[in-house]
Amino acid sequence: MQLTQTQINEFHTNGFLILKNFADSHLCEAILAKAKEHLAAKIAPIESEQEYLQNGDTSVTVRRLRQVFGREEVFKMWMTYPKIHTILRTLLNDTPVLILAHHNSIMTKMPKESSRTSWHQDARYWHYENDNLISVWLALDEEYLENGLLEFIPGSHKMAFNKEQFDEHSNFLDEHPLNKELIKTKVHTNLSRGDVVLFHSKTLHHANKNITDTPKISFVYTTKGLHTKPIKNTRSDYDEIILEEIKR
Ligand SMILES: O=C(O)CCC(=O)C(=O)O
Repeated sequence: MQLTQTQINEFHTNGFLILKNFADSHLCEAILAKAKEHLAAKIAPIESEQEYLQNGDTSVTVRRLRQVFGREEVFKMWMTYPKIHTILRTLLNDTPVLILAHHNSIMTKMPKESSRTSWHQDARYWHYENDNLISVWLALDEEYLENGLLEFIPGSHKMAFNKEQFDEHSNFLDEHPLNKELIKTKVHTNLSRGDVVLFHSKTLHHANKNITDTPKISFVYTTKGLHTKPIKNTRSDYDEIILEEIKR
């Protein structure tokens, strides 16, 4: 599938692009069913709400199922979905490569126990020679503000910020005067099963906690251009898969 020039411009201007009704709904249902099994059994590796919040609470609410690529065939099918290859190649202007070090995850927002994710750029914890990385977010069901939909700040991937605009965890501070003005420009689009959001590694985004009674379960993985190399001996220096090389 090819993007239109308008979609390409939209991605480069805003730092994100929404592809409505992109993934096959049967595949989404199959992914969701498997994700629910892994979540119910809390199959490792996971990221828990408690470790994310660093609040000393020893109970475990799954926030993210990590390293999902090798867990189930349907997860692998989505992460190597041929329909997206040309799109990623166009936006990355390079051969798309799946990185298994980061994201590679099922992201959840559990009712009541979920936390807000503060404004941040994904590149904050990643170690590459440049920022030519794009994350692929898949809605497996309805996503809207009340259950923790992602919101984005258009154009933020191209902006220069001061160190003072972030806290010690590289969260973009809500209350900093410069940030407050910028945060007013945030946008969101409700998502349905099969909708995809592609977003640049430096695009500021956040998501509120889920205040509904139903879990929100989404899939997120990250790709990079072949020429974007990880810095040696960092946690980004890990397994990668050139997407065109996948044979099924
Ligand atoms: O759903 C969330 O809380 C945010 C997830 C996120 O920001 C990410 O995976 O990069």
